[in-house]
Amino acid sequence: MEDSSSSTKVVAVVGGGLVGALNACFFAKRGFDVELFEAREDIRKAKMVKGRSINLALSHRARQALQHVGMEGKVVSEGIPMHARMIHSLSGKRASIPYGKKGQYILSVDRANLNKQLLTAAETYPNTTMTFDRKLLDWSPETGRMTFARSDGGEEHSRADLIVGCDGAFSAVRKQFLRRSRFTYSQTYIPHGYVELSMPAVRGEFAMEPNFLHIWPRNTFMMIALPNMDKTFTCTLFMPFEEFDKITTEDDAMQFFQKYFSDAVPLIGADALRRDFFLLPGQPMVSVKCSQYHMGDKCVMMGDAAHAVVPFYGQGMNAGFEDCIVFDELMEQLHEDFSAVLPEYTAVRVPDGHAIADLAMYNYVEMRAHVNSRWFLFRKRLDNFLHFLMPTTVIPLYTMVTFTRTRYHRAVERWRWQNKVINCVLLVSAAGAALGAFSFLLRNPPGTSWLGLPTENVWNRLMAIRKP
Ligand code: FAD
Ligand code: EGO
Repeated sequence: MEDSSSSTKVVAVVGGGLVGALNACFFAKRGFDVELFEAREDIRKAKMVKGRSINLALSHRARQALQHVGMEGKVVSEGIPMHARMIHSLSGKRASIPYGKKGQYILSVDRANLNKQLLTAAETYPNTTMTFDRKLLDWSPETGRMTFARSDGGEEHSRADLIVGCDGAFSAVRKQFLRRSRFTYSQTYIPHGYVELSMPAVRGEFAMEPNFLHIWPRNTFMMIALPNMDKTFTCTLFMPFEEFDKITTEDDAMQFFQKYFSDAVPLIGADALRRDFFLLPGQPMVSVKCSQYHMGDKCVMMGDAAHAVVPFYGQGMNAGFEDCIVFDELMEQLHEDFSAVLPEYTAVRVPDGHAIADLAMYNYVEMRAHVNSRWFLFRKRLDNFLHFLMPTTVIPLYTMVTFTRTRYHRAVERWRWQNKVINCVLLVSAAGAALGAFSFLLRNPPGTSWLGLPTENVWNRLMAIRKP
C-alpha cells in the first residue's frame, strides 16, 4: 500500500458514507490512486443496516454533484419527487404549498440505497480500492501515516499523499486539527432528539399522498414523513429529550400521539406505534462548525466532518456533496497542486459551511419557537406572494438554498437585504394607506357616504367616538 515511488498520487478517503463514496468517484475520475477506508463492514453485504435516518431529502446541490460523476439519472430514478409540503394541522386538516414552479421538487431517497450505489460506482474505477472494517485511529500530520483498527483487534498502517476526511460528525481525522493552534471549533448539541417510525402501505398503496413532504408543525414537537419506494413512509418525530423522558409507557406514547398527531395514529397503526416508539431511544443531533478545513498540503475535511448541521433544512448531505464539486473545480483551476488547492478550498468553503450550519440552526430555533400549522402556511404563502409581486427582487430563502447553487453565505446576505426591501415596501405602503385614508376622510367629512358605506362609522371608529 505504501506508494511514493510512482508518479500517480495516492488519495486516501477516510469514511465510506455518502460523502466519502462520492468523493472517491471524483478523485478516481481525475486519475488518482484512490484508497477508501470505512470503519463499518460493507453495507452492501450487511444483513441489517441500522443507524441514522432511513430516507433523506435530496435537492439541487446534491443532484449537481451526482451529475459530475454520471450518477444523477440513476439516483433520481430511484427517488420519489416531493413537489410540495403537506401541512397537517392539529385538527387533521391538510393543506399543501408547492415548492416552486412545476419541475421544482425535492427528492426522497433511501440513504442505504444511495450509499450502496455510490460505493458500487466508486468501485467501477480501476484505480480505486475500498477496504472495510478499517477504523482510523490517528494519523500523522508530519508524515501522512495513518493508523487503522480492525474489528479483530489488529492494527494496520497506510500512507497517502492526500488524506480526505469524510468520516462524519465525530471525525477521527479532525482530532489532529484540534491539536493545532488557531484551529477554531465549536460543537453544539440541541435539546431535541428524534425517533423514526414506519408508516406501512395500505392495501399495496401509500397511506398518504406520496409526492409530498408531510409536515406536522407543533412548535416544540415536529414530525415529518418522507415517502419510500416500497410505498411506506418514514416518519421522524423531533422532540425535546425532556419530553422523551416523560413518555415511559406504551400508553403514554399513545396518549401523546393522540393529542398531537391524531391523524397519523391510524396510519402508523396503534400497535406498531406502541412497539416502535421504544425501539431506539431518542437520537441526539449535533452541530459542528470549524475553521480551517485543511492542513498544509496533506489533509482536507469534507461533509459532516467539516460542518455537521442539524437536520432542519434538509441540507446536510447536499452541502457535503457540494463540497466535492467545489474542491473538484479548484483542482481544475489550480492544476491539482495540493499546496494551492487546499488553502483556497478553506478560503472559499468555510464561509458557506458556517452559513448553512447557522441557517439550519436558525430554522430549528424558529420552528420550535413559533411555527404551528397556521403560521407555517401563512409564512410560505407570504413568501410565494412576495415573490409573485417582485419576482426578481424577492426569492424565498428556502428556494435559494434548495433549488439553486447560490453560495450559502450569499443566500443569507441576499435574504437579509430582501427583508429590508420588504420592510421598506410595507412601511411605505402602510404610510401611503394611512395618508390616503385621512385625505379621503378630510374630503368626505362625516355624514357623506362612499360606495353606500357611511363614512361616519369609519370616522367615529378612527376617532374612537362612541355613540350613546
Ligand atoms: P456520514 O454519513 O456520517 O458518513 C461517515 C462515514 O465515515 C460512515 O460510514 C462511518 O462509518 C465512517 N467513519 C466514521 N468514523 C470513521 C473512522 N474513524 N474511520 C473510518 N471510517 C469512519 N441531509 C440532507 O441533505 N437531507 C436530509 O433530508 C437530511 N436529513 C437528515 C435527517 C437526520 C435525522 C439526520 C441525523 C441527518 C440528516 N441529513 C440530511 C444529514 C446527512 O445525513 C449528513 O449530512 C450526511 O450523512 C453526511 O455524510 P458524511 O459522509 O459526511 O457523513
Ligand atoms: C416558517 C415556516 C419558518 C426537516 C417554515 C421556517 C425545512 C424547513 C425537518 C422539514 C422544509 C427538507 C425538514 C421547509 C420554516 C427537509 C424543510 C422548511 C421539517 C423538519 C425539511 C419548507 C427534510 C421552515 N426540507 N425541509 O418550507 O417546507 O420551512 F419540518 Cl422538522
